[in-house]
Parts: sequence; C-alpha cells; structure tokens
Amino acid sequence: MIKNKSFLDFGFAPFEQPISIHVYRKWIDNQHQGEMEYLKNHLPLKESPQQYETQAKSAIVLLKQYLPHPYPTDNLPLTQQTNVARYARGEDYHLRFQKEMSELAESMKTVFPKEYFSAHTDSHPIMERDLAYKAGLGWFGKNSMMIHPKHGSFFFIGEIVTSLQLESQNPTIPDRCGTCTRCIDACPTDAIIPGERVLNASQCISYLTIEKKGVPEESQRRKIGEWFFGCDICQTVCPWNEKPFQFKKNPEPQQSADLSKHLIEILLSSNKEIQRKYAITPLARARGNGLKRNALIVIANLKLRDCIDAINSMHTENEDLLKLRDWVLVELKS
Ligand code: B12
Ligand code: SF4
Ligand code: SF4
Repeated sequence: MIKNKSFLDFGFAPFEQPISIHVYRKWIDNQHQGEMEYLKNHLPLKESPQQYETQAKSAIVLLKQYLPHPYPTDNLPLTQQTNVARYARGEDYHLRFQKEMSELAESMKTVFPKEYFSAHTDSHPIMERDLAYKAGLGWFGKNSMMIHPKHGSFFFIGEIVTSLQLESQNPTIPDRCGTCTRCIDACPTDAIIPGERVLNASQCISYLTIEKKGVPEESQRRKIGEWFFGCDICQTVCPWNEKPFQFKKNPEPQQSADLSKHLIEILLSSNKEIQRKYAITPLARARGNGLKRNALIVIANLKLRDCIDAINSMHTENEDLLKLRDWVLVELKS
C-alpha cells in the first residue's frame, strides 16, 4: 500500500515525548529560533504531542525524495534558473506530499474503519526529524539534517499519526558522520554549531531568505551570496549525498544569461502578481516583499549592473526595501 505511492522509505515510531526534546529546549533557551516565535510557543505541545493528537499512539513516518523534484515547475523558469534551494524547485510539498499522504491515510481508514489516521508534513508542532530517527530511517547529521544511509538527506519527512499500536521494525541508526566536518567548514554564515548538531537558525541563509521578515544586517547580506531562496550548501557538500543523487545529473541552476532578467521581473512585478504566479511553490512563503529583498541582495552581491534601471523604476512603499535599494545602488557603483 505504501510502496505504490512512491515514497523513498517508511517506518513506524511511537507517538510520545521526542527523545531529543532536551536538545530542542536548550535550542529555544539559546534563542536560536530568531524571529520564528511559533517555535518557542510550540515547546509545550512538542513535549507531549498527545495533548492535541489525543487518539494517536503511533506514527507511520514517510520520506519523500526531492532530488530530482517530484513535482517540477518547468513552466516557472525563475525556480530553475536562479539559485533556489532544491526543495523549492517544484510545487510546494506542503500541498502535494500532504495530499499523497492524506490519500494513503484514507485508504488505511477503509481497511481499519474504527481507527484514527491523520497526515501531516511540516504543518503541526511535531519534531519530525526525531520521529524519523525513532523509526530507524536515518541519523542526525552534524548539519542537523536527517540522513538516510542509502538515500542521503534530500527528502521531506511526513507522518500519518494513528491510533494503531505499531511496533518499530527498524533499529535506530547510529551516527555515521564520524570525523567529517565538511558541512561545518562550508557553511558561509557559521550557522552550524560545532559539537551540537543544531543550527543557530537566525544565521542560516534559509532563514534569512525565507522566514525573516525584515532586511538582514549588511554582513549577513554579503554572506547570502547568490542564494535567491533557501540554501543547500551543507547538503551539497555532504558525502552521503554524492552517490545516491549523482549530482552531475542534477546540475546547479544556470545563472548566467537569464539571471538578471528573472530578478528584474521580481522587482517590477506587484506583490499580488508575484503571489499569484508563485502560489503553488514554496517561494510564496517569502511573499512579494521578501522575494524583492532577496533579488536586491543577489543583485548587489553579484554586481548585476544591468539591473540598475529596474532598481530605479521599482515601485515600493516599504521603508526597509527603500533603504535596501539605496544600499544596493551604492554597492553597484563601487
Ligand atoms: C524551523 C525549521 C527550519 C529552520 C531551522 C532549521 C534547524 N535545523 O533548526 C530553517 C528555516 C533554518 C530551516 C531550514 C531548512 N529546512 Co527546515 N524545518 C524547520 C522545522 C519546522 C522545525 C525544525 C526544528 O525543530 N528545529 C529545532 C532543532 C533543535 O531541531 P532539529 O533541527 O530537528 O534538530 C534535531 C537534531 O539537532 C537532534 N539532535 C542534536 N543532537 C542530538 C543528540 C541526541 C542524543 C539526539 C537523540 C538528537 C540530537 O535533535 C534535534 C531535535 O530533534 C522542521 C519541520 C518539523 N516540524 O520538524 C523543518 C525541516 C527540518 N526542514 C526541512 C528542510 C528540507 C529544510 C532545508 C533543507 C530547506 C532549504 N534547503 O532551505 C533547510 C535545511 C537547513 C538545515 N541544515 O537544517 C526538512 C528536513 C528533512 C531532513 N532530511 O532532515 C523538515 C523536517 C521539514 C519536512 N517535513 O520535511 N528549517
Ligand atoms: S542551509 Fe546554508 S546557511 Fe544554513 S546551515 Fe546549511 S550551509 Fe549554512
Ligand atoms: S557533511 Fe559530513 S559532518 Fe556534515 S552531515 Fe554530512 S557526513 Fe555529517
């Protein structure tokens, strides 16, 4: 039943207090969540998830690979031709993967009509990497990614929580990072905290380009480099991703010829137009102003002087963006 849905792998885990809740608590105490206040507010729910999923006893944990992307958006060239993290180079998994799991949950319901099934991915206060670890699907890498021994880390985690009592069939997988520190060495913002297997999320490019509301500080802007949306560096350098995904068949996006054209389109579109066009992709989360901010930062970092006219004609009343625009124009003159 599960294999038919083309999931990468699956396993079962008890739906109870996460074993790494102490790591999460310390992470919040250290304010590594930045402006993502909801992560702090979710702490009590994450400690005892049965509080809101009162019927759930177990989770069926499912992995969905996104390299190559399962729901490609070739009709939206911006998502393929600018430096967008791989998970976002297709339709939003919150919609598509969620739907696949809900269909699976429905079919389980027909087999077990008296039991409870509910499918989630990144939508509930559930520690999903912890669940995947308990289900024996991978280990916590030093970059904090859940890494599967055969498939690397380019996958989403989802779960169908259920009232069925399901025993985990797989043993948990011990650390296989060993002495490697490639991800820590490669991270441009030093967001990975050595020895802790967590990030200071407020430094991570993924956070700065997707979750952060305002404009990052100047030093952070420069470290964002070419990333227009999200970041994959700490996964790209990971040896566990080399073999299974054969990077040569999944080249980095082609940036040269059309990059300025795509960034200019973002600058000159209204926020409504952007929202409409990218609604089916994860890019919608940053909203129009967030994508304009990201475009301006990439333009400054890459010194894309052919964007100057567009920057001057860009229309916005957002004060942060106006200040950023002035900074970018100065950068382009230097
Ligand atoms: C907030 C969030 C972010 C934040 C913070 C990320 C972070 N690492 O903390 C930001 C915006 C930066 C982010 C970025 C990304 N995210 Co995100 N994110 C989340 C979210 C909503 C919560 C993560 C969280 O709780 N962080 C707090 C820390 C403390 O928890 P953690 O990262 O899970 O770390 C665990 C390990 O550190 C472990 N641990 C450490 N030491 C020890 C020691 C022991 C003994 C044990 C047992 C455990 C342990 O315990 C922690 C808790 O389980 C989850 C979805 C979810 N509900 O879980 C998705 C999720 C983690 N994100 C995901 C993805 C795909 C990404 C990106 C790849 C997207 C991108 N390319 O831009 C990047 C990856 C960056 C990275 N290296 O982590 C996937 C990860 C899949 C996987 N294979 O691991 C998830 C699971 C979403 C999903 N449903 O698929 N994300
Ligand atoms: S996603 Fe990028 S910025 Fe974030 S921890 Fe990994 S390498 Fe660093
Ligand atoms: S790059 Fe090395 S240290 Fe980092 S997660 Fe991969 S194996 Fe572990």
